[in-house]
Amino acid sequence: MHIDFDYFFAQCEEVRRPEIRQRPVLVCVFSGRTEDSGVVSTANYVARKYGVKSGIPIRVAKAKLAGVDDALFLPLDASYYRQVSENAMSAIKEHADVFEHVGIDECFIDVSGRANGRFDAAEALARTVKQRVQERTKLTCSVGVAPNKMLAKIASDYNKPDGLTVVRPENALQFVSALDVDKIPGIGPKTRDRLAELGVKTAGDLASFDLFRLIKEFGKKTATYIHNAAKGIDDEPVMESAEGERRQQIMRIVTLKKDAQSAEEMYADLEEICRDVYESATEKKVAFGSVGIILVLDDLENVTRSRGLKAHASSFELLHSTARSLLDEAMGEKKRSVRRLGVRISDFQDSSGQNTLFDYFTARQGE
Ligand code: DGT
Ligand code: CA
Ligand code: CA
Repeated sequence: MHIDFDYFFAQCEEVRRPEIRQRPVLVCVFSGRTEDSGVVSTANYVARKYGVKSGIPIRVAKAKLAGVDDALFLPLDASYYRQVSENAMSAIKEHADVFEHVGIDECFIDVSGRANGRFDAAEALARTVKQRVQERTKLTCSVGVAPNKMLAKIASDYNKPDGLTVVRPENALQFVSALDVDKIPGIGPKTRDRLAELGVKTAGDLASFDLFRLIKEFGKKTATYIHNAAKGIDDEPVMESAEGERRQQIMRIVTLKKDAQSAEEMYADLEEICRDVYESATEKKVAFGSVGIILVLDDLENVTRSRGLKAHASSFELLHSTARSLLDEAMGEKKRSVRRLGVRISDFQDSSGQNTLFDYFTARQGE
């Protein structure tokens, strides 16, 4: 089963203020540069009717909603969404043989055992899961039930919001064949466009396309994966995520006063951000095993670099020098114009040597 919460951040806002349900609700990442600068993180389905979606600039969303005076633009409240997510996930876990946390609003569960390998039992279980999530958090979610993770993920997206789609093994090939190739997880706009040039539009087209030509085009790994996926084949197991394996990190990201074209221009900001991250790590008494940087470019593309340390560390100097060398490296490669700069540390250990659970960054991209 793949479970994905509907319009998650915006629905969380509706949960705590049910009176806004009928209004267009947009959760925004305000960058603070000007009143309207920043991007829409997500929007409820009322707002989506006007063409609003994740990742578009707030300015553009405001233009789309120009005649609509009850639209609500709310700032993102990550810690509240995380709380809602944890409640919902704990309800889901009770019905799983294996639980794999994927992100703040989605997970996979393996229910083969408790459903005795039967799809009618799995479907009933999916209804129970939806109901429990609703009872515990008031959230609706969309669920896909299928013989493998890839199909389950496609299925959960098939009928949204509040959907339930079951793909039985005997229908898998038929189900997947009709889909456009970009419904296959891992096929983004670039691959989709290249495939279109080769005359491949649907997964059915892709499944019957020559594998060797695909390998020439995309390399062996990608080609094999997409060719199998197009036939509904995927063998990835659902992997239990231990508390400690969750993507924990401390991250700070700031909007630069002025777009930067070189690493040097960002050194002062970088040091300040590192101080901030370091303080947070000290407060939480953790040593970190990995340092990363995030650059959000002026076209909103994200560039990330990270490096694992030889041993867990808790020194500011090591954090700062590693971040700086990553920044030099990232800026040295290509001409880039950077709008936002961030630093993150992860792979934590506390003084007793155990992983601890806290803050992880939720907004994924775009801001
Ligand atoms: P859905 O699942 O289509 O009903 O709608 P969402 O909003 O749940 O979409 P999903 O599952 O892709 O993303 C989960 C959350 O991640 C979403 O509520 C907000 C955040 N998010 C998604 N895309 C973006 C983005 O482009 N930028 C930012 N800042 N946040 C995003
Ligand atoms: Ca979602
Ligand atoms: Ca999601």
